[in-house]
Amino acid sequence: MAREETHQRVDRRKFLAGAAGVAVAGAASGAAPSDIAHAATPEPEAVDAALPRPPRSTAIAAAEAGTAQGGTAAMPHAKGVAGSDFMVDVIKTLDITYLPANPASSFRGLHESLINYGRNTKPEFLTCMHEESAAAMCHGYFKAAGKPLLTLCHGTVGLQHATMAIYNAWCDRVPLIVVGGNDLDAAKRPPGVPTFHSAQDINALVRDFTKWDDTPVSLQHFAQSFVRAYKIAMTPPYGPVAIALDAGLQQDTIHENGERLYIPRYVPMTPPQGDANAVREAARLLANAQNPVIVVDRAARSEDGIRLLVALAEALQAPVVDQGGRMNFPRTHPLSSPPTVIGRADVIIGLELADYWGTVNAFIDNGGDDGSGTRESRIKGDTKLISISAVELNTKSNYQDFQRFQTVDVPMAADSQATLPALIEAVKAAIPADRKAAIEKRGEALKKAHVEQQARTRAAAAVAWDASPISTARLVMETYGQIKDLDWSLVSSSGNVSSWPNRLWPMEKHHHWLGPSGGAGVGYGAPASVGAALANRDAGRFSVSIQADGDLMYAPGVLWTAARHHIPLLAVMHNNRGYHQEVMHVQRLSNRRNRVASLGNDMGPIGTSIQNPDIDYAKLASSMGWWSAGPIKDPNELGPTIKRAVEVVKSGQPALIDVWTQPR
Ligand SMILES: Cc1ncc(C[n+]2csc(CCOP(=O)(O)OP(=O)(O)O)c2C)c(N)n1
Ligand SMILES: [Mg+2]
Repeated sequence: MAREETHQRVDRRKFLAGAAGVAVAGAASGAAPSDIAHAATPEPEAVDAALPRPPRSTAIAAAEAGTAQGGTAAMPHAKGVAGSDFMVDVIKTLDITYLPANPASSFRGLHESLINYGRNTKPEFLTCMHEESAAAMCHGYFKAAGKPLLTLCHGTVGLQHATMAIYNAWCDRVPLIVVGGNDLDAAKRPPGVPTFHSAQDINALVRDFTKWDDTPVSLQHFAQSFVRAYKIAMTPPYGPVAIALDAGLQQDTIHENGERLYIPRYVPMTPPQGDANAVREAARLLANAQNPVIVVDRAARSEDGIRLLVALAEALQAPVVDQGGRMNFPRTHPLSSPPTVIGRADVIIGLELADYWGTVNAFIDNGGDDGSGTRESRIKGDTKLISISAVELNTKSNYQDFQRFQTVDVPMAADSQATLPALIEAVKAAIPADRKAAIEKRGEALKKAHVEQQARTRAAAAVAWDASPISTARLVMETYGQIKDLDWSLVSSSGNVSSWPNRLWPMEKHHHWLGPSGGAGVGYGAPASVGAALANRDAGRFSVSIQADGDLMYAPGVLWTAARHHIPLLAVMHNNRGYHQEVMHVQRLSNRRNRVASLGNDMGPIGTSIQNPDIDYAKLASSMGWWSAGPIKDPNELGPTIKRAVEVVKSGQPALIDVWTQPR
């Protein structure tokens, strides 16, 4: 037995002296391929007899250290200035702090320049384990910092991985700068893998959901394209942009062709404002309405947007329904109202609504005799509708993010935040003197309704307070209890915890709530929260996420990125042990078809549960450098555990608590 084991073990010396060793020696000596094949399978005895061998031949050492296409020939040193050094000069003019990316040869020229010439600052490379994670980190970062990041993708395969995250950013109107490496010149590109990874037009993959893309063919072209891409991405409505970067252009040295290279200066664009006549008409309708309602989704792009919305709401003493695409309106404000107020409205103004149709119509999924769904209007027949949305300026054909068509009486293709100052002035001027008392009275009634609504919400949250698995309301409120005295930022809430944070946490500042993914592509929560936590780290804020189980498992490698780059984040898990949204869909359809949903015995609902084996998320996180605890099933353990985790996060480390929760 012992003898057999000795024979089976392949030690390094024998291995090198065997097939690989002969092949490398053959290649180095210029032997014909047929000779190598013939000599490549020596008998074990022959290998033994040949021992001891010289330690490592030069050829073996070169083969071990060589690059995929490097062979063993000496590599001549490049002369002149690398094209990608100039690209770094261009990138550095734009205040891009980080570059989350997964590495690849198609942008090795730029990668090398960024770290050796650019000294890995502005931007700093953050090692990511999936292109989707890198793009979603950029997405989350922007929403907390208000500045875009750059990511590099290996064209084609890396960009294919990144697509869903880019689509989420498109739907969420968030700027990302995506640079895809591509070996464009077929006469020069290395054969084999780099050719598999090349395409005529890698940007075609993302053209339907980026604002703009380009394929620069010279360095001066790159300078123009990059600054233009940044400018387009950062002009509301914000959105992702893509640049395909030829590997040759990165690696060649600078040829100036008689023209000196220059970098165009970036000057931020002023966002489009609503037409003056349309603003006046909107103000007239609002000022004279009995029950005007303000509905907001991505209206506030910054803290200033919140201030302006408060001013508009107070001028009108009108209720504000915040659909939560961003933190638009303080939840603590007496005019903050539930969506039910929409039914009473005679005038509605929608500001940057992703779905105006869905705001004023109710859709009953699987309703009607044929099951195709039914519609019910939420508003009265004569309700006047006003819209301000910059997204009207940016519609594409293929993806249906523009939602169902809604007729609007006063539609403005303009940025809401930029239009609000003029609208507020126009509203103040349009309020008739004899309406002022009625408007004040309306405000008093809304204030009372707000207090009553808060009490009802708290009572609903107390239901099943002591349940195990833990109720989502308790999960959310135990978390809040431990962070309430910090400058907190809820960086994402994946899965569905019945919107308890938005209903119960006193959200007032823009960074208190960053909104969901935009495109509802699951797998956004974990990487976007790491990206946002990075921005919050630099701003001195405390980041917390409610992390769903399904969402985390799409690409959990982002946990490593957070630990590697010292990004403090408290992730409290909503681990309902399943893709519960889909559990409900299958259940609903079974009901419609008058069948009992197959529960799958110990496997749980088939195709939708994540149990047996139960994933140990605490181990998963700690294996990648996180402090972790759980699974917590006893609600009384939750508070003390979160308290410990908060201290860890305050010390600069990420921490994850796995909590077994109710489905919703
Ligand atoms: C990329 C992607 N794949 C599948 C879906 C369909 N889907 C919608 S919600 C959901 C469940 C997500 O599970 P989890 O994050 O655990 O949230 P839960 O519903 O359990 O609260 C899935 C699979 C999707 N939206 N996006
Ligand atoms: Mg789940």
